[in-house]
Parts: sequence; C-alpha cells; structure tokens
Amino acid sequence: MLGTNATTASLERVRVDASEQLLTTNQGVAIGDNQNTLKAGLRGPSLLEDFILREKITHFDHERIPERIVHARGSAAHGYFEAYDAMTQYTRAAPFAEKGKITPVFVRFSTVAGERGSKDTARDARGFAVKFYTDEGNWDLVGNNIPVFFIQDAMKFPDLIHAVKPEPHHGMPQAASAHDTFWDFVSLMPESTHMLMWVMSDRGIPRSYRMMQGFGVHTFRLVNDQGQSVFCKFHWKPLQGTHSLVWDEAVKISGADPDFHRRDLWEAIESGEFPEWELGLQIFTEEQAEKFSFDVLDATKLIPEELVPLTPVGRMVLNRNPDNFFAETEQVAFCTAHIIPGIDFSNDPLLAGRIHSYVDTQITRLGGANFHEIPINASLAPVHNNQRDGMHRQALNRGRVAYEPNSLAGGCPFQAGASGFVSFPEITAEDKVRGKPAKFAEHYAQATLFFNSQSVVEQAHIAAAFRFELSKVGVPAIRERMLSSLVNVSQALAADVAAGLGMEVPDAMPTAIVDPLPSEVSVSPALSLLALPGECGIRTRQIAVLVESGLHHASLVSLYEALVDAGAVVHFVGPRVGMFVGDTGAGIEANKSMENSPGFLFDALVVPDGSGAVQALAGNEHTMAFIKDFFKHCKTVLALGAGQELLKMAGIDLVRDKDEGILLADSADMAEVIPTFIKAVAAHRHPSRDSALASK
Ligand code: HDE
Repeated sequence: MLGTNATTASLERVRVDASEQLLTTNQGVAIGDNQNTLKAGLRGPSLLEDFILREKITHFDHERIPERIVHARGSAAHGYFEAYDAMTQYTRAAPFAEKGKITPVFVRFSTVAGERGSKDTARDARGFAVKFYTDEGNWDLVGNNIPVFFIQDAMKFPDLIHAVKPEPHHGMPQAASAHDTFWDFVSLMPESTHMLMWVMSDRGIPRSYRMMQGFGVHTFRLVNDQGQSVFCKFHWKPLQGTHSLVWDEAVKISGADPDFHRRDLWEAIESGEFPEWELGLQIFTEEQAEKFSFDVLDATKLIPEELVPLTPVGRMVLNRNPDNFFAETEQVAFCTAHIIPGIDFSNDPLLAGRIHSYVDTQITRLGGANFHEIPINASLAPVHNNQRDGMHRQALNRGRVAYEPNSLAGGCPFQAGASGFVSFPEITAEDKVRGKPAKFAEHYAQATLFFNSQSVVEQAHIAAAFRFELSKVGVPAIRERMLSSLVNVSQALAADVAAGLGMEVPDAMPTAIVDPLPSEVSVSPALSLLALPGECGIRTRQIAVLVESGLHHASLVSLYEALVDAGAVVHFVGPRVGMFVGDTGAGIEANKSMENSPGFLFDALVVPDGSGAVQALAGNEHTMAFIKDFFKHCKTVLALGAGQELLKMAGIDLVRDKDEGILLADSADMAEVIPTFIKAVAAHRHPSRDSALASK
C-alpha cells in the first residue's frame, strides 16, 4: 500500500472493510430487508417497532457536526517528517533528535473564510496545519501559507472573522473578502496592511496546496536539554515550486471545479507523486531580537531572510490519502497548545489567544472533552493520567485510583520531572497592563518591503486585486479610507488603485508612529513568487491535448510518450468524450471534453496537426474559448502544423509568435520542439505576456 508509517498500524484497529460481509444494525444484527419499512399490511401504517428503520434514520439525522468557525473547508493527507540532522544543540524536541529520524505526520490544508462546501480557489489565506505524532506526544504546528497575520492581539480575532464572514443580515458573500464589512474593519486597522498585501497578491490564490509555502507565523522557542533557549520561526518550502493562479483563472475554476485543490492533492498522492516540503528554521537569540526594528512578538511582522537566513532541518513527504474524509480530515483537531519538550511559546499575544481557542472550539465541534481519543487525534506515545469520564469516553481505565498523589496504585502514573515538559523559566516581573509594546505601532514598513520586493507583474496583480475588492465595496468612505492607508505603503500603488476606482488619491492616513526605526532590509527577493527558484520540472502538470478525428497521430504519440516520461499528466480533450480516429486509422480516446473540462483547468495546451481535425475543431462552439484562456492566463501553448490556424482564429497574433510560451512547430520537428515545450511548461506561466503589463 502507498505510504505506510506508524499511524497506519494505530489506525488499522478502526478500519472497517465490508467486502463479503452481511449488512447489520449497529448492534451487529443481520438485516433481512433494507428496502421496505415494517408495515401493518402492504398499504397499511408503518410500525413504531421498526427498530431497523428507526436506527438508520436516527443515525442519519445526526450525521453532521458543526463546521469549524474558520478553516471549515480543508483537505488532508498522511505522511512523514525526516530530520536531516540532529538539532540537539538547539532543541530536545523528538523529531530533531537524530539524523534521519522519521516522525509520522497528518497535514490539513484549508481556506479560512469559506464554509465547508465552498470553493477551493477563493482569494484567501490557506491553513497549513501539521500534526507530528512524535515519540514524546503530539506536536501541532498550526500555520498558514502567509508568514504574517492581520492582527497583533487575539482580542481582535472575533472582530476580524465577523468582518470577513458573510454579512449577517443576508449571509453573503460566500468565501470572499470583497465586501463592505471586511474593508470597513481592515481600513480601520492599519496593522492589517502588511497581511493585506500578501492576500491581495497571487499568494492568495495558490495553484495547488502542493505548491504553497507554509509558515508557523509566530515566534516560538527552541529549548535544549540544558534548558537553554533560542527563538525560532518555522518555514515549509514546497519542492514542487511555489506557484499561484491568476485571478481570472481562479474565478473560472471555482465554477468548473470547486474541488480543484482537493482533487489535485488527492490525485497526486494516488498516482504516487508524493508532495514534499523542506522545513527551514530561522534561529535567533533574544539579544538579536531586541535590536530588530520590529518586535518579534508582533505577528504582523516577518523576519526577512536576509536578516536571519533559513537553516534547513528536514523534509516532509505526504504519501497516503485518508481512508475516510469525515473520520480523519473532518475530525482532526489541531491545537497550538500541543507542544512537546524542546518547543515552547513566545509571548506573542496572538499566540496566547490561540492556545486557549482551539481546544475550546473543539469541545463543541467534536462533542465533549474526549476528542483526543478519536483515532486521528490519538497520540502514538502512551497516554496515562487521571482524567476520566465525559461524553463518548473510549478508554477503559482500570482500578479504583483516579487521583494523585496516591498510594493505592503505587503512586502511578507518576510525574516525569525534568524529563517531561518543563516550561522555559522566562523571567517576567512587570505591571499587569492592557497595551502594546512601542514597536507594534509601526504598521507600514513591511507592507512597503513586500510591495517593493515584487516584480512589475506581481505589483500589477496586487493593484488589480485591491481594485476588484474595493470596487465591490458600496460605501465610498470605506474605499477612500483604504486608499489613504495604501498611500503609506506606496504612492504608486495607491494611485493605481485609485485610478481603477475612478477616484483621486486621498491624503495619507496619519500613522501611529512618526519616527519609526529604520528597516534593516529594503528589498527581499524571497518575498516575490516569481523570484523564487522555480525549476521543478513538469511532474503532475496537467496538459490538455485537443483531439478530433483526422488528427496527425504520430506527432501526438511521440509527444505523449515524452510528456508521460517527464511525469506530466496528459488529458486528451475532445468535442465529446470517446474515440476519435487519427490520420493513420489509429484511434485516440478523449477522456475529457471541452464542455466538462474547460481550458483554464489545465497548465498547458497542445493543438494537434491534421487539417480534418482542425476544421472540425474550428466548427465547435467551445474551441475558441478553450484556447483563448491559455493565452490570457499566460500558459504554454504548442500548436502543431495546421493547428496553428486555430490560434489565429482565436485571435492570437502569430506575428508575435516569439511570445514566450507560444510554440509553433511542424509535426516533423517533434524531436526538436518537445524539450522546448517541457521547459516552457516547467516555467509555470509566462508573465511577459501578461495583459497587466500593457499599461506599464
Ligand atoms: Fe486559527 N483557529 N486562530 N489561526 N487556525 C482555528 O480551530 C484562532 C490563526 C489556523 O485544519 C480554529 O479547530 C484564533 C493564525 C489553521 O483544522 C479556532 C486566532 C494562524 C486552522 C482558531 C487564530 C491560524 C485554524 C477553528 C487569533 C496561522 C485550521 C477550528 C488569536 C498561524 C486547522 C479549530 C485545521 C483553526 C482560532 C489565528 C491557523 C477557532 C483565536 C495566526 C491552519 O480555534
């Protein structure tokens, strides 16, 4: 079986396989008739004694549990983490104890604002929650795909979420921040500006869960076995490259395939293409942190990699899909309070609120205090304590002792002392206050750093996203207030957005701090998606090959073989599904149709040679829209021989055929064009063709 690890054995106990088995009630009684209610006569009333009907309906009536208040829509997979080296110098945490150590993990990715059945490709942050089943208990690293957050203090979280969720009077819009209440709130909260820049960038619409970075966001502590501590930030880097959609594509995909990211993750793992991430740590001391121009306890700030570089410490591979979506993905309960010896918290006030929130919400969602016993949540390390009873208790704790100290059970279970979890003895002796440290008052420097670190195309996409979102805001004063905040980030950005809204650029919003400390870094290439090293080949890339009877068969066969060899997933897309006959009389079967799978669902397009096929495709109502989206979304297109005519008909100006990623070739030249095509697809997209550049 694909990807076994230590969790496979522990979950085996609850796996159920009904093959060759009789249908039974929950009490194990075999059911004779699963079609008809018990009645007094064939046309008579149904009988109350029908325990089979009543058990079935009663269970059905209770099949739904409350969805998560945030991150309701998600997808998950099993896998493992492998340490590159022992990190004992910094931490005694079990996963980093020795080189090559393997720790099983379960990872859930999610959107934040949308409900459980909402679309995958909404503009939003993405959750990136990792449960490590370590030898010393469960450690949950509950992160996002963006390294900063909207707010500095947990006190504001319910306000933020109430503002972004559908407006309470009419329940709209679903899975979208483009509405008045969200922008009202964030425009009054300048600390959210940095995170807004990330969400409005293409990071807010990832290509795949497999192609996102992950971040622990907060500053955490590492503690070694001598009790010495350093600060650290956690970063996950996808080995598949970090790639995003473009907005027009994301909107269209949400209609054609709301499960786009869920399907992508599932299919990759089913086909043995296991996604992989490298874990990197930014390690720094408290003394270093004090000198930074920002506060490391402020979750709206990141630490530029130029200031504290990443130390790669291991890799994570996801190699097994869940057996059951509800039992695993839905019932998994992550919690920032789940830490293990060697990891500790910092005093980030946002983190403090999270330490409370997760268990609290899960008690409602999972129906009581015993959800740690649900198989997906159970620790692989043994659990012994004096907690007892409660709803749905599974453990059969034996004996009469459920207290400590005791003599009747020989003092067991006994506390571990220094070998157990010991909180880092940080010295704290200050007045009880409600307030913020001075550096928290600086709200714009890193928003500007982010914007200035983007390429021209990325900046144009950020401006377009602000324009789109604010154009959906009905109250002009909110638009204006947000613009006045953006002036503090970049005059050019504010001007661009204002022009798109038909407004004047207002005066800058007054800032909370007049004389901020100078930033250490003014440009950080690591913040630009397009500047990230991205040569990741074409494994799992979805390539559409248009097919129709009369196509040039030999050229497609050689292309198909080369692409499959390179790990791509090739789809033959026809005017309908089923067989088509090529020029040699050989058949090619379309597994998709242009109607059921529009062009924007694929990463690249091949238009076949063969005049009969081209003529028939030209007459199909879907062909032009199918082709145009590849061009619009700057994806790679290869047109062979007569197929080039279709590009012309779609309005693609072949005089500009030098455009990056538009490849024209004769069927005779396949050997030459295949490597060029593969290279172009590996580039993901060709931003030099982006229409946003036209106005630059
Ligand atoms: Fe969460 N968050 N959060 N959050 N969060 C939840 O817990 C909360 C925050 C994150 O796949 C909830 O079980 C508060 C930051 C992820 O199951 C809830 C605050 C980051 C997931 C909750 C934050 C996250 C959640 C809802 C501010 C990135 C999904 C259901 C103080 C570092 C985990 C649940 C999964 C889920 C509270 C802010 C990430 C309500 C109070 C910052 C990935 O407890």
